[in-house]
Amino acid sequence: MEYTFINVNPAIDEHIALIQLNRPKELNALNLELMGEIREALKILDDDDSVRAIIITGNERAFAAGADIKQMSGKSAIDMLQIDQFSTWDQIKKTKKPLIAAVSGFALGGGCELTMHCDMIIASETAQFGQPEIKIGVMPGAGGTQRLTKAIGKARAMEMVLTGKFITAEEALQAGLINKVVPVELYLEEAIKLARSVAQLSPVAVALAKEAVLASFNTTLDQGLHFERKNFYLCFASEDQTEGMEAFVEKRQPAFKGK
Ligand code: DAK
Repeated sequence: MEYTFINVNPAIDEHIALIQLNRPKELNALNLELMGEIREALKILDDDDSVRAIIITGNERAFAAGADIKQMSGKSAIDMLQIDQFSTWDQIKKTKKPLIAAVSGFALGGGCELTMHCDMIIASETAQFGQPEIKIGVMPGAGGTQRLTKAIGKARAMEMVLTGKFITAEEALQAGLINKVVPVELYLEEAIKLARSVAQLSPVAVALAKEAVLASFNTTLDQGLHFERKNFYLCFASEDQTEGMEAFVEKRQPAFKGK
């Protein structure tokens, strides 16, 4: 598959794929083409059995400065409805493999929303997160009012959404939005390390566990616990469960096959 606005490496490390947004002059602003390419790449990598974790990154200056304002400017409500640009991102929600965002510089608007679509976020000390749509007369439209509020709570989300103020990587860490902050030269390496620690585990159990955690956003506690228990039992249908438990008993490292 040839891409124009992203670079894809299906094996940046063993079982780990990397998608790098690649519109550096525009701070990786998410035009329709780039968003379509992310969707395509994710679908291909999610279907590839050799891939066990996927990292999405940008460059040192910007993860992504949001949807492409120049492309949106002048559009009518009906144009926006018909283009329905972020609906293509439903693919991201469907991704079964763990997604890790490796963020440096700006993660704004749709860029911040993209990081929140990921399962874990590693940031460089220079990262800044924000939902500044309010400053251009609109509001977040790809999950910002919902995922941000669930991640950092109403007061902080309101402040970011209503003022457009950015928060630093350290503030994002304190607020519970991200997993770790590291010096700028290490953010990708740190994301790969995190991906490695997931990729060596049973892909079956990882996918079922991810699904159960995400279910907590849409269910009552009782429904969520019920869902969790079913997925737990389902793990026992896998060869990886047998291997994992036998390896423990035999005091050796397990060799998980994803079956
Ligand atoms: N779109 C297009 N171009 C952008 C851009 C963006 N979001 N952000 C930056 N650029 C371009 C700049 O125009 C500039 O291009 P040239 O003028 O050189 O041609 C280049 O990138 C470098 O930017 P600056 O010169 O501005 O760099 P600075 O370091 O001075 O400032 C900045 C960096 C990130 C603070 C600033 O560029 C900025 O404020 N950017 C806009 C950030 C923003 O407002 N992001 C939110 C965009 S709205 C939807 C759902 C959701 C959405 C849309 C639809 N539906 C459900 C349909 C999402 C909307 C958004 O994300």
